[in-house]
Parts: sequence; structure tokens; C-alpha cells
Amino acid sequence: MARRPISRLHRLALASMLVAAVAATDVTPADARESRSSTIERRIDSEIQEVLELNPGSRQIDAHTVELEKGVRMRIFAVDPDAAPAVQAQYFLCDYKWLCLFQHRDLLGYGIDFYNCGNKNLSSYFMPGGVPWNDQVSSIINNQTKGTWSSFFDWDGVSQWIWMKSLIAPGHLYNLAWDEAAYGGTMNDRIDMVTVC
Ligand SMILES: [Ca+2]
Repeated sequence: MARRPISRLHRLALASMLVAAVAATDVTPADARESRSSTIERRIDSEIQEVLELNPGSRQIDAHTVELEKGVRMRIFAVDPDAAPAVQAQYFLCDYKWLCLFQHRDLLGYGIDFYNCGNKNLSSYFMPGGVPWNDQVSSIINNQTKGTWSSFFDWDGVSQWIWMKSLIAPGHLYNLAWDEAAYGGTMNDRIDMVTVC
């Protein structure tokens, strides 16, 4: 029995399947990384714009950083959600002479950093989405000059700041859920005011 010839239509279908197969394997891991990183960069750009709008008088000082006022800056990190925690950690180094607070444990989420001594009310600063920084902090690095203390306070809801804890430089608290406030309970998501130094 003679073999049935492959019709032109079949040839076309085979050719297009071949093209599709080549296209599917044409996305290299480097391409995938690049597309993920441009998604992250777009996310950062739009969040930077939000921070600029939410914090009057602020200005962008680099691709990931907004200066909210002199000596106070917010950082939007390039966290790749698919990256391992150990890889992410490198984004979260705190510059020397700064006190760095982070939205989430393990130095994740948004960051707010302070350089100048004095009391800073966290409700004055807004992260993307319009959430003020009070009751949000879950990890801290104090990278000020050696021996410099920072203190953290809770607002009692009526009339006074209540001291919760102090941290000497160089020092860190990677998960405030593990740290007890002086008057009870954990430190997590409770800080309303910091005495930078
Ligand atoms: Ca509080």
C-alpha cells in the first residue's frame, strides 16, 4: 500500500508546531531573569512615585531611595519574591551611622532610616499604599557609631509615650516578635516613636 503523501496543510501544521517549539525553548533563563527584574523595577518606580506623593517635601535620591526629610529616608528594595532569603538579605544592609527600621521581620518589606539624633514620630511618614509607619516595624538594625543607643516607644493612646526597649550600636533585632517590651507584650508592630540617638 502506497504511503499517503503528507498534504500541504499537514506540512504547514508541522512547520508551525516546529516554530512554536523553537519559540518556547527560545526563552533562556537569562531572559526570564531579565523580564522578572524589569517587572520589579516597574514596581519600584511606581512605589517611589507613591512615596513622593504621600510625603510632601520628599525627593528621590536614587533608584530605590526617597529622602523624606533631611536625615530620614525610605527605601524600596528590589526584593525578588522568588529569591531565597539568603539572597534577599544582601539588599538590606544598613548604612554606617544610620538607624534602619524594616516593615517585616528579617529586614524585609519597606525600610525607613534615620541619621540625625532626636525623636521621630513614625506616624509622620507614609509607605506606599498610604500606611503610616507607626505600628509597622518588625526588625531593626542600629548601625550608628559604636556605643550609640536608640530607644523605641509606644503611644498609650491618651497622653504619653511609653518606653519599650533600647538598642546599642552596632546591634540588630531581626524579629521583634521575639523581643519583649519593657511593660509587657512583644515589640512587634507597636513602635510609634524612636529616639534615634
Ligand atoms: Ca503602638
